[in-house]
Amino acid sequence: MTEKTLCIIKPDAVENDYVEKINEMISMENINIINSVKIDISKEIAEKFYAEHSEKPFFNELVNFITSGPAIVQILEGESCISRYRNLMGATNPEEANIGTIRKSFAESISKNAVHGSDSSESAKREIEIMSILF
Ligand code: FUP
Repeated sequence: MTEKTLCIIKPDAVENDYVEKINEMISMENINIINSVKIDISKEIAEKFYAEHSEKPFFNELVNFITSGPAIVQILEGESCISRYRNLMGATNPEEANIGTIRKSFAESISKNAVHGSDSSESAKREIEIMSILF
């Protein structure tokens, strides 16, 4: 089934100039980048976006990090691309990520972990709705 998912290239990866390399890895998987914008995500959008983590001890760090500099917000489209892009991202903690994944290649740590990807079709729908005002 053709699906859409939300991808964010986070401030650490933008700062380190990994955007083209990450997008090459996405394209190699036959996943199309159908919208892409470079933007400073506002605190308001970040808090809404990460609402499911609002009770977690790392919530403030998460919001501060995603708003710390420009990020690339993208919508991806392709066959089963929600799970396929998640596999390409690798584990949340780069130390646990498989070789060949984006996080193994480019993430600095569990919090500065280079990319975001929706984890289900419900999340994808919600996240695309929140971010669609940016395109
Ligand atoms: P993921 O779906 O792989 O991005 O991971 P989660 O939804 O579990 O976590 C969302 C974000 O919270 C991660 F990208 C990084 C951050 N995080 C931390 O900073 N510390 C943690 O212990 C767990 C997650």
